This record gives sequence, structure tokens and C-alpha cells, in this order.
Amino acid sequence: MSNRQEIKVPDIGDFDKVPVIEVLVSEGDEIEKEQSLVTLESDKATMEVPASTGGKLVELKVSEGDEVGEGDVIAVVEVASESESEASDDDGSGDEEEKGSGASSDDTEEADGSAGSDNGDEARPETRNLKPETSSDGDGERSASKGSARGDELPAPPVPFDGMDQDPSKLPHASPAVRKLARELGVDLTGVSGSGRKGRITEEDLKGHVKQTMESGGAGAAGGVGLNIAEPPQVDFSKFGEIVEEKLSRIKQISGPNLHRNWVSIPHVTQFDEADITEMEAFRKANKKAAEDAGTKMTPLVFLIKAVVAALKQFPHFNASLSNDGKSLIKKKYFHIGVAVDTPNGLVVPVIRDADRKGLIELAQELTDLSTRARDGKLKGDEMKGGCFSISSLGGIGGTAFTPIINAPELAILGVSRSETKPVWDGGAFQPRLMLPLSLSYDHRVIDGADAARFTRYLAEQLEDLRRLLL
Ligand code: CAO
Repeated sequence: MSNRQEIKVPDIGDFDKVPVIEVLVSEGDEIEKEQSLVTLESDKATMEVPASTGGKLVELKVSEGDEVGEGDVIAVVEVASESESEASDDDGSGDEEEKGSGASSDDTEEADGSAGSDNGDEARPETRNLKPETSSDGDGERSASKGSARGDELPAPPVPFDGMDQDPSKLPHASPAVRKLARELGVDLTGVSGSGRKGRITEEDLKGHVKQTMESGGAGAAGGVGLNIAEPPQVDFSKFGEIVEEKLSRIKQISGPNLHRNWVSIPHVTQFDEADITEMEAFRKANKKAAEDAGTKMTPLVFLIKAVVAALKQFPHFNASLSNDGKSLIKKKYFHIGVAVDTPNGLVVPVIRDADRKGLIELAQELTDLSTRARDGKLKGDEMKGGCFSISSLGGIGGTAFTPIINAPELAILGVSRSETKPVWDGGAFQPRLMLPLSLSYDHRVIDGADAARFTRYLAEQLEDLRRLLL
């Protein structure tokens, strides 16, 4: 038995219609679930639309240059058997579910929903030829699917339109064709000067930039030094024993390059501190029932969100981003806090908006809602955008400290590890105190070490005496 399924354009954010700039498949192709079908581009960014089901592509409804909007049919796929069709419906990526899953709406973003957000369209994720992970009877493949079995059943969380949150006035002007060429050449258009009308970057500008870069030794910018990193070793691991190859999840394929970029392009330093949360824990436990009555659970994380907001108010240059030219600081008057959530498909960072205006119970409810939907792949692209500062809490799992990677274009991220009762000297005797390890990674281009130490200490003081949070 075979049946036909339509693959439609998912949620594309604020845009009514966007052009198709690339068609990546042809009629008659056998396509895999999650394989990219077309690339869409707004004047701000690009995204690839993946297939919500695998099968034979019997009808391609769009071609390059067509304008499409949410819900428009891209292709019709003949699904080989009923069981496959059911599987595809079950995973929530059918037509109805597509709005909140698959490639809807970087970067992290801005694919900033997935770790290591992305504001530049040149860092567009490559999601082509993605194969769904499968399990089989073979021993090797069984072991490959270990730990990811649940992820296979869930729809992938949305992948936002890269760069959607960028200030449009700061984005380089270029036609879709020039943007496409820039992507193929791996050129960041923000570094190219445009000679066209109103500074528009022409194909000649782009080629001139590449030529100049090559002549200056591939340094990227005149006078720069480049990273000049050696190629990773190409190893045939099967020579040493049995292996199984497993595709990375779509979130990991997207967040990986962004994390890598953030790691190599931002000078990270991590400041460690500890907060004495003995009193805070007593308060939290005393109010456990109030939270339960409100249908939620109050973990230490909600107190951390409050304390972070207080620290951002006290140190406003932490609640900021560098301008594109790196010469000024864009300070934010809002307090949107990203929270890293571990999902079966990888890390995503939903954002709690206006955390300064919310109480502990409300924050707890929102955190539970966002993390549940993140794990079910039901977050909307917009819910992973606009963060000012992120918190990555591994406290529920364990560990004493770690060095989180900054979620660009934010300037700092707080890592939280597991609290532990320790003997603390009070000047006369050792007292058992519950200590919470804090790890603040910050962008040293903007934040000095002394400020980072002050910020982390201030944060700890808020947690140590909750009355301060009321001020
Ligand atoms: N110390 C001790 N216990 C802690 C703790 C801490 N710092 N933080 C949480 N806990 C406890 C909670 O109180 C809860 O205990 P009970 O079940 O007894 O109430 C338990 O640990 C589990 O908490 P949780 O993880 O379910 O809830 P949370 O609010 O702390 O975190 C969320 C929510 C979504 C952030 C978390 O589940 C998660 O996904 N964390 C992973 C983030 C991650 O992967 N970061 C790495 C990114 S790489 O930079």
C-alpha cells in the first residue's frame, strides 16, 4: 500500500511570503525523512525545509524564484507502506504538526533556540540528506540507537529562521543570488563592503572580497591572522574494531557549528564562585506546597533566574550585545532569560521573557511548560529568540563546575552545578552549609575579570539573602 502526503511550508515567523532560492530535490527522487527539500530566504535570513516524511517525491510544486508562505505545499510524497505513513504521523511531523516542529520558523538562532545561537545567515546550518536514525536487528545498530531511542519518536524542535532577530538596518544588503554565492564560498557578508546603491553588495564586490582575501593569505580580513587550524585526522576506525555510524540529530547538526563559532570567536573566561543557599533551600522547601497547589515545582533554578535579573540590573553591561562592527555596546532594557534544556534530540534554549516582572511561582510554571514542550519538540521558533543572558543548570544531574559556552550574541552565561553541604568556617567553628557552585563564562572583549567576579559575587549574595531580591 502506498499513500500520498503533502509537505508544506512550516511557520516562517513574521513573513507572509518568502522566495524559494534553491530547490534541492527533483521529481522521482527517493527522499529521506528530514531531507532538505528547498531553501527559503527572506531579506534577513535563510532556512531549509525538511521533508516531514520519507518516500518517493511524485510532485514538486515549487521552483526557484517562487514565493511561498506558511501552509503552501512544496511537494507530494508517496509513502511506501501504511506502517511508514503511520510512523510519520505519530512523530508529530505530519501536516498539522509541522507548524511547531521540523524546520519551522539557529542560531539559534537566529538559531538561538539551539545551543550556540546564530545571527548570521552565512552560518546557515546544512541539514541536507539527513537520515532518521533507525534501529534494526543487527547488534551494531541496536547499540547505535541506545540513548537516542526516545529522540527518534519525537518531532525535532523547531529550527528558527537564522538571523531573524538581527536588526535589519544592520544586515548587509545583497540579492538572494549574491547571498547564495556567499554561502557557497563560505563568505560572511557582514565583512564585505557594497558598492551598489545604498551600499548593496554586488557579485563583483563579493568576488573582489574573495580575491583580496586570497591574496592576503586567506586571513579573512585585511591584516588579520586567521585561525590556520590543521585538518582533523581522517581515521578509518573500523580498522581497530567494530563500529556503527549514527547521524547527529538535526539540532546537533545546527547547534554544533554555532557552538564551534562561539567557542573560537569569543574570548571566553570562566569565573567560579559558590553561593551559600542554606536559607534559600529552607525557604524553597517551606513553600513546596504553595508551588504544588499552583500545579508546579519550584527548583533552585527559579531563584537563580530572579538573582540573575537582579545582577543584570546592577551590572547593565552584562545585559548587552556587541554591535556588528564591535565598536559599541547595545544595552537592553528588557530581561529575557534563556534556559538550556536537555532534550533527547540535543540542547535547546527557550527564553523566559520579562523575567523581571514574574514571581517565583509564575517562573516555575513557565519553566516547566517550556522545558516540557522543548523535550516534546513543540517549541515555536519565537520562543527561542531574544534572550539577554542564559543559564545552563546541570544541578539536577551533578558535577562541581563546568565552563559553559556563551550563547552569542549574549555576553555571558551562568553554569550551575549541584549543591553540596560543606563545612564552612564562620570565624569560630565549621558550620554545615549548603553551597551552590556557580560558573560564569563571559566575553572578555566587553567584561573584565574584576567585573565578572563582582557580578558572580553579587549574584551569590542575592541567593544568600533572598530579601535582597525584593529590593
Ligand atoms: N543542586 C541540587 N539539586 C538541584 C539543583 C542544584 N543546583 N538544581 C536542581 N536540583 C534538583 C531539583 O530540585 C530537583 O529535585 P526534586 O526532584 O527532588 O525536586 C531535581 O534536581 C531535578 O531538577 P530538574 O532538572 O528537573 O529541574 P531544574 O529546574 O533544575 O532544571 C532544566 C530544569 C530544564 C533546566 C533541566 O531539566 C535541564 O534540562 N538541565 C540540563 C541543561 C543542560 O543540559 N545544560 C548543559 C548545557 S552545556 O552548556
